[in-house]
Amino acid sequence: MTDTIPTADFTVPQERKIVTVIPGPASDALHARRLAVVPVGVSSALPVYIARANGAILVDVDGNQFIDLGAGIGVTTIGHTQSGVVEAATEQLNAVTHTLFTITPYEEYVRVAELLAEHTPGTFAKKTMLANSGAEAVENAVKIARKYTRRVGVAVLEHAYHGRTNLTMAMNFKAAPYSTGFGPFAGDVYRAPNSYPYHDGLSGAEAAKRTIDYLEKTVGSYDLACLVVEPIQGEGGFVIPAEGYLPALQAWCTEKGIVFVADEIQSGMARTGAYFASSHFGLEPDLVLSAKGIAGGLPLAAVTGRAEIMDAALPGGLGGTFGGNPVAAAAAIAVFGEIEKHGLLAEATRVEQTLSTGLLELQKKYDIIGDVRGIGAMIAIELVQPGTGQTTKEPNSAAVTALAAHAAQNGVLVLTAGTYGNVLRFLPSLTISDALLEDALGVLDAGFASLTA
Ligand code: PLZ
Repeated sequence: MTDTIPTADFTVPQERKIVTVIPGPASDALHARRLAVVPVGVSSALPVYIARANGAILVDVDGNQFIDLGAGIGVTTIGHTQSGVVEAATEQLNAVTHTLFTITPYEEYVRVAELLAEHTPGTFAKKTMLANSGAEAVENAVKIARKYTRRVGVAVLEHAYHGRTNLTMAMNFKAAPYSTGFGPFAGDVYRAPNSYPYHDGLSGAEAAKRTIDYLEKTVGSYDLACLVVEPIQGEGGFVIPAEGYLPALQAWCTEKGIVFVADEIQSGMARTGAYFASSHFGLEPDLVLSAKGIAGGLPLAAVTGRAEIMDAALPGGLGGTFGGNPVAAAAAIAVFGEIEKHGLLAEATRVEQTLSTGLLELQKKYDIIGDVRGIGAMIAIELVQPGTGQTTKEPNSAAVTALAAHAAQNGVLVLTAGTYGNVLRFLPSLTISDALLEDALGVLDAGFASLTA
């Protein structure tokens, strides 16, 4: 039996409340200061400045309260300022804040590696290295795969997103704004067609054949060190591949000696109702990448994989000053504990039911909702041009922009996604109540109504 998280545990009332125009005057004043000292390249989707956050609620400096359906892009998966995480991190801060694991190690790093070995798919021997960010995990996975295979080629898929460092910019599908003007880019990255059932109508087997043929022709499997896939594409718009697609890719990788890497930076750490989304597709990746939700809001990332692959790098070949910082590692241990203690995998499924039921209802009313898709607390809607819903499927990014603005004005924070900016994605915390989800769905309903009026 698991206990549930009583609402009384929340330190901020779990409700939306708008008391000023959005953004309010205090946010506007901070924004003016920011524009003078922070470059425009670092932009903010919604420039309301946050003073407090708890559970599923963000409180801004003007006292407005927003229902957070983004969780900092899937980071505060178990809720903002979750008490277990805050306590563990605080205690660790006082015990040891930093030593650098590659100088003098500490237990917390080892414990995170043990937990990841236990919870990532596959029962084989696994090892983990820790880093600071998702992009750094991707970079390290590629380093390790190259050292292990003694090959250089890196295969990625259309609509992929892997980060903002030099190598990962080359691995992203979308240029603007991620890589525009930032070249030269890393070489030996090969982008293959993916499976996007809503658009390509292909079966998993057909899409896999297309991907594999493409890579065999344009690179050749013997030159590929790794294939990096997001089991559910995140920034690409929560694209869920057709059944059998990913297992076919993994089988091809295994046959050809290509390291199969699952970038679970957005889809992992309980978000989809499994610790890792790979499990939904029957995958046992050679390497699994974690970040975002792993440490409840503190910066931590991980590469976990088959021991023999992970051990390919020479001693000293992997590291970094802050990688696996003790405070972030202690927070991650707490995240694993809280997921178990509160049965949060099941909560992800509850969130899926409430959200997808509500969104499918909206789809019946508004034909610009072309597709509703997702698993667990990772659900998206793809918006298309009016009247073309089931036929041309032309992207409607204007509607996404208008809806996100309407939601924000009414105290609901939603995120956008998709190569064409025409996807609204929902990544709420697993502890968000059905009442808050339904309240937020009501706000969206009104937004759609005003848009299509
Ligand atoms: N791989 C699948 O989703 C990060 C980007 C936010 P970092 N996605 C959010 C932004 O605009 O910078 C992401 C991801 C997947 C890798 C990354 C990169 O993770 O922690 O942002 O480096």
